[in-house]
Amino acid sequence: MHISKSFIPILKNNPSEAKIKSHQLMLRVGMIKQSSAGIYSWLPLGFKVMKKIEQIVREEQNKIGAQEILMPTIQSSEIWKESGRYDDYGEEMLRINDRQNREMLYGPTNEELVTDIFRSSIKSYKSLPQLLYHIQWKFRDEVRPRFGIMRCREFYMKDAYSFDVSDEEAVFSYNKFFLSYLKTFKRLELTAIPMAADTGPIGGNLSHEFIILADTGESKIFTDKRIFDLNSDGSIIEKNSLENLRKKFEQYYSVTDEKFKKEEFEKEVSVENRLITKGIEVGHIFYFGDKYSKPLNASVDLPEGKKDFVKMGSYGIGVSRLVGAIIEAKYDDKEEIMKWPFAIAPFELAILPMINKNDNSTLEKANKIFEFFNVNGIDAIIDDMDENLSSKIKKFNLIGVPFQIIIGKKSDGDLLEFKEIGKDPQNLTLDQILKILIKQKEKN
Ligand code: P5A
Repeated sequence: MHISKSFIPILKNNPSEAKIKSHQLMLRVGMIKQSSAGIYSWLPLGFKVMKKIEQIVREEQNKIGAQEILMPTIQSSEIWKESGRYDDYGEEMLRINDRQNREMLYGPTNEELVTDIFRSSIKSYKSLPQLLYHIQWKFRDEVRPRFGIMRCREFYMKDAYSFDVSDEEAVFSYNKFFLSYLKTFKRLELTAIPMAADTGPIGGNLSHEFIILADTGESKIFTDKRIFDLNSDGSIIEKNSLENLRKKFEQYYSVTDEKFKKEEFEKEVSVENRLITKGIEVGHIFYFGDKYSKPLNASVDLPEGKKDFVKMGSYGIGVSRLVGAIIEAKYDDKEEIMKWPFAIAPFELAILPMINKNDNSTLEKANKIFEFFNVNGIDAIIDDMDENLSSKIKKFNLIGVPFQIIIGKKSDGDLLEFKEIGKDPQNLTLDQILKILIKQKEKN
């Protein structure tokens, strides 16, 4: 990709309407464009990052045996009336009438729809567990959409649903998602802490929010600092080890605002381990038994001949919110450098030639280098604009391309000036650079 032909509308300065760094950066480097309040178009740079995040989320869902489906964004009000949530959901639900005056809605979540799909096909305990997920747009008419795509009205969510024969099996499914979430956020190089949480309009009494620390987050959290030292390496998908994994995290007091009780916090956490701070909710998981299966009559035959309602849970990740959350966690606003994890960076390599109007040898060299990386599967971009090198470097620091090759005046011979973002340059050959990049790719 040549930047002169790309659709990357970069602004000179931070837009004044944006209050937090992720919103500022996303507008500044042209990742998104607002189309109306809380509704955004995703431009090439932002879309690419979101799609890469989506793919990591997908891979980790598949690893625990979840099967991908795609449900529509528009749903019929009937199933919501069956569950009793049509009225309860209130003004956050966008209601639409079609030409036959049927009541439709833009889905804010899919518990009802997926239960309807399940009940039409699965009749026996022998087909359980079923773990189904999709990655689809949602709409919630939030009272106060703000911070760009962090709290918006139309957003992209991975939502999964589990169906089991008993409470015990359902908790096993819950724990599979618990593990899968820890692994997903780790691959995105985020420290996301599972915290006991309120269940709100989704329901149930077992729930965890996955929260990353950020001053600009909207969730207030109360936690024992030691939870940050835990990790989930080596956990296998087996009942006991998953239960132990969850217990390992649950041994430390860690709750959101709604669950906070001062006396409990002070009793369970010593003064030096107390942390009261703010965070961004990037995922939320729920166990709610037969809250939907009972009213929607989703039951299966049991081994002993009886029937029972399936036990369900649901599991959400804010895929579009993650783009902003990762910026909040990784953007250095003093140095104006965005450090995307390599696996989700908008490009893997930036080739930055010094352009000389009377001599196009540096551009030719840059094009050859670009071709070399292109055939070797590296996603590179050339800055072929007539600008000085330092502004090109600044621009790519902002965009957050993790590696740069700088082709200046003195650049001849086999050695190239190669730089990892935010670090000092080195002189390396093409093959040495390719090795470094391939190693990065293999890490993921
Ligand atoms: C779980 C999956 C649910 O909706 N039903 C299906 C359950 N949970 S949730 O917590 O309400 O949402 C899941 C995640 O979606 C993100 N999210 C948002 N992102 C951007 N803007 C919003 N307005 C918004 N609302 C929710 C969050 O990451 C949340 O954890």
